[in-house]
Amino acid sequence: MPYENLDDEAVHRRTPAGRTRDRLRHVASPIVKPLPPELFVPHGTNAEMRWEAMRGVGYHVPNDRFFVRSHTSTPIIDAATWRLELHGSGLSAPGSLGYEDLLALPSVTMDAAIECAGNGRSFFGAQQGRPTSGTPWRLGGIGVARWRGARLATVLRRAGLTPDAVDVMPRGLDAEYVAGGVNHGRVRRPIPVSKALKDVILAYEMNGRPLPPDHGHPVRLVVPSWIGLASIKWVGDIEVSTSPLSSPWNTDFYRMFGEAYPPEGGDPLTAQGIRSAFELSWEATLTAGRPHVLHGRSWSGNGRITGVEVSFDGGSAWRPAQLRGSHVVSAWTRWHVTWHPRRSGPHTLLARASDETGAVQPLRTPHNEYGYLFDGVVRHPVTVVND
Ligand SMILES: Nc1nc2c(c(=O)[nH]1)N[C@H]1C(S)=C(S)[C@@H](COP(=O)(O)O)O[C@H]1N2
Ligand SMILES: [Mo]
Repeated sequence: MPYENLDDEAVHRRTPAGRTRDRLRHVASPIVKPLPPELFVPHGTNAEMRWEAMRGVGYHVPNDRFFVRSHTSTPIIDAATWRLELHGSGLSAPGSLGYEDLLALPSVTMDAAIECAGNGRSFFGAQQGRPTSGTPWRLGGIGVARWRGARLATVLRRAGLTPDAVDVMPRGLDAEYVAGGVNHGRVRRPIPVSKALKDVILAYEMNGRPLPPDHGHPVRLVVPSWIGLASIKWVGDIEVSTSPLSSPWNTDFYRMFGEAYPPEGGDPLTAQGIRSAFELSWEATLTAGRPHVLHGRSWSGNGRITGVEVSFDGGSAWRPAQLRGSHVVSAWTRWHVTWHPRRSGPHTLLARASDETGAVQPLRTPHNEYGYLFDGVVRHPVTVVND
């Protein structure tokens, strides 16, 4: 069954036009913040960032244009009454803590990307001729923010983390996720204790502001370098267990299915792959006969970006782009390159990154049924016009 398709929006689209309008009038928007069309492409309960919205913007994606990916809709949670329950066989001192308790713990600040595992999904269809189910993101299902919060390790140790604990499962306070007639319960997914202790934070600040409602107010996890789903928003409880935990999000979804993978599916997805994007609108227009400095960003969940090459002729000739600024593994690397188009007409721009593990973006990504982790080089169409 298509999975990310089965949101309310998809249901609305299938109803007769009159009824759709009637029902939509009574349904509040699933997303609280404004979604101006120059910043976002709406996809039902999700909203994709337009890459041109990052042109001339700094390293971080401002909160007003950060993409939103929610299974249902944004809950409004009062920080004053919010509590985080810590429970399970892997804790010797279970209990709960409030917002002020969390703020009183030592804090850490870090730059990290949140990226949906489905980012780039539409290119399985658009470039490889084999569409998949799910939200048809281009490349705007990613954002980098400066997060501040308490280390999850600190909170778990205070709750008496036992030496034999293996899994940690945070759960959101948003509504239960119902798809295809099945109630999967509230959004949750286990992470191994080793990752939980390494670099995960319970974030309460995004770019120097309290977390906005759509991004997990009052508290969310930030799980650096891992698929966005791991970064549970609106966290309300965390189970810690001495035996492996599971949820539909690590058994049925967010695994690779398809002929390139084992029949029971690949392992639950962890790190994000390698990708690149131009800070240009899709089908941007550029003037011929003068140089243009084109900007972009590349990122990889597996290691530092070591190089980016760009092609302006659809992939025959490649030129290195100039990398600049920080190369934070958990975030992205900015780059630019000068292009002097002489011929008017349609052109295809390509950017291909490599990371320190030796990974290079391939020209094709092996197909998987849900369209996760598209890491292929994206063919970005532009039109060059005479002045
Ligand atoms: N509670 C909860 N957490 C969640 C989700 C959700 O629907 N509910 N969506 C996940 C997914 S699939 C992604 S990609 C990220 C998106 O984070 P953002 O909306 O802040 O960009 O949140 C993750 N955390
Ligand atoms: Mo996601």
